[in-house]
Amino acid sequence: MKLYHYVHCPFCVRVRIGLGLLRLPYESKVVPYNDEKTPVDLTGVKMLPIIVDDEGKAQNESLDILKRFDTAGILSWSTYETNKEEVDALIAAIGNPVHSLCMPYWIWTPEFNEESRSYFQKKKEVKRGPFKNLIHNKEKYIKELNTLIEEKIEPNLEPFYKSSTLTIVDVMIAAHLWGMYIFPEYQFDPSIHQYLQEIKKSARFDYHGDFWI
Ligand SMILES: N[C@@H](CCC(=O)N[C@@H](CS)C(=O)NCC(=O)O)C(=O)O
Repeated sequence: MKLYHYVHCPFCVRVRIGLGLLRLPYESKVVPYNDEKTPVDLTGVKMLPIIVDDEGKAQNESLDILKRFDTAGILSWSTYETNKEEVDALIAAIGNPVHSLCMPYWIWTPEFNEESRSYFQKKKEVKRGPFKNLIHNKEKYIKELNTLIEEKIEPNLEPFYKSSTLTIVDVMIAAHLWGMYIFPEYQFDPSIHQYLQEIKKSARFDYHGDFWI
């Protein structure tokens, strides 16, 4: 199997963590952000992650990919199904501050070169405004994120989200929070750091492993 992904993308990280938990090996294909042809040729839209199975069939949508390969129900989907509305709202809410804080830094990792950096920045600034303003407003976004962690995540950890065992919801939360490890001087509350590290260990996840092969 081949996984086409962007290293920084939380939906791609979701699939990488999920496949790690399922112990399903794959060939990692990091796609340059300005490469429109590769994803469009595979699925008709410029959106990653995309998995291409051994028969050559391409599929996108992170949750559909994981559901398809989790034939044994290892990711305990019932926790997600029971809390779907609240979890979807939480993930969308986390996405706002995390993307605003991390996008200006993601573009300086080895995933990007001059062309893909400029493509990404131009595209994202249409929605979020100039990257330098995002950083000028960092305290506001950090407060927004920390409030979500304190009010919506921490009280629900049992020690996993509304569950005594790791589920797909933890994969979704971890994938969305992971980008913050790149934000200068940001520190997760120790209990959240421990939660994320537990997920990382279980999934044998290596966020930036692709950079150093
Ligand atoms: N619902 C999709 C969302 C995937 C998604 O939004 N991917 C973004 C990267 S984070 C993308 O490919 N964007 C392409 C672009 O904006 O050019 C999933 O869960 O896989």
